[in-house]
Amino acid sequence: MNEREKFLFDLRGYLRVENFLTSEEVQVLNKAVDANRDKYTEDSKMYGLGMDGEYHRRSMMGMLTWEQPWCQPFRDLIAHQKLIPYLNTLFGRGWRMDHDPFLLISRKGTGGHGLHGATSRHFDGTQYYTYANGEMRAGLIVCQFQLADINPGDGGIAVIPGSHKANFLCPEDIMLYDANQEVVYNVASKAGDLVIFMEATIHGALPWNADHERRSLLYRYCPKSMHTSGGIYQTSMPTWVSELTETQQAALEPPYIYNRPLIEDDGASLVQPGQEPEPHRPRGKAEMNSDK
Ligand SMILES: O=C(O)CCC(=O)C(=O)O
Repeated sequence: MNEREKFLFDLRGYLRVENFLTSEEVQVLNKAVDANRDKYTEDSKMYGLGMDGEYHRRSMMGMLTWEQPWCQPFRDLIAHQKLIPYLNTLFGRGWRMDHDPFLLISRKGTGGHGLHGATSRHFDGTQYYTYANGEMRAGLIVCQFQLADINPGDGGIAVIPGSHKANFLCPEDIMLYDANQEVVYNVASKAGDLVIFMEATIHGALPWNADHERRSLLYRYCPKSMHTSGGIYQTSMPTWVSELTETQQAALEPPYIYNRPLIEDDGASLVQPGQEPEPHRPRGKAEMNSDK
């Protein structure tokens, strides 16, 4: 994560990484979705709160266990080599995938998702943002890979930039997208872009207005000690974990702190349990005095 990206993420509570996926990666993911179209489900209600539309949202889950070759491009994203430095920067080494990845599919007229987000009004131990000693630390984050373009005005992912640091209650009419719409930013992006945002940042989705289908693929990650969603990938590894690389397996480790494999920025090497450096090693008197 370079200095510009750190500045923008700290400032705004979200980051768009252009061209994160290659066009080939996008194509393979879309091909897998097309081959499994029958697997989507449609929400039984609107998650609108000001973002209602004509149709309910459609989504797909369970892609990691689709039969080969369709599951593979989704498995390849679990610990994508380009993503690891972002996760190591936002969580420190030792993070995990939380939630089953899911794909949001919207046709024109599909309702959005009401604005929500923890902000900084009180410390929520799962949805937070802190900065200390030159390091950012986030609670639950969402990595939203765009598999189709989001042009200005299309709808889809929207954030209130800077709201992760907000100290006051957001007025209800703003949360309902009835007032001050100018503070809500619809993150226009191209297929292949990645949008990273925190659950601490007020966010949601505007109703989908484009003629083409919305395809946004969401992977959620959290600090190593945490899990939020219940269900799979939480307290034990999935039964098929041996089909994954060592690095991917490390990303699916259940929540715990000590002696876990830690993924290095290059994605290829792991610090094996027992080899991690002691973060708070007590220092001898002579060493402490030499600080003076
Ligand atoms: O992009 C969207 O549709 C909204 C996603 C969302 O609200 C979430 O992941 O918490």
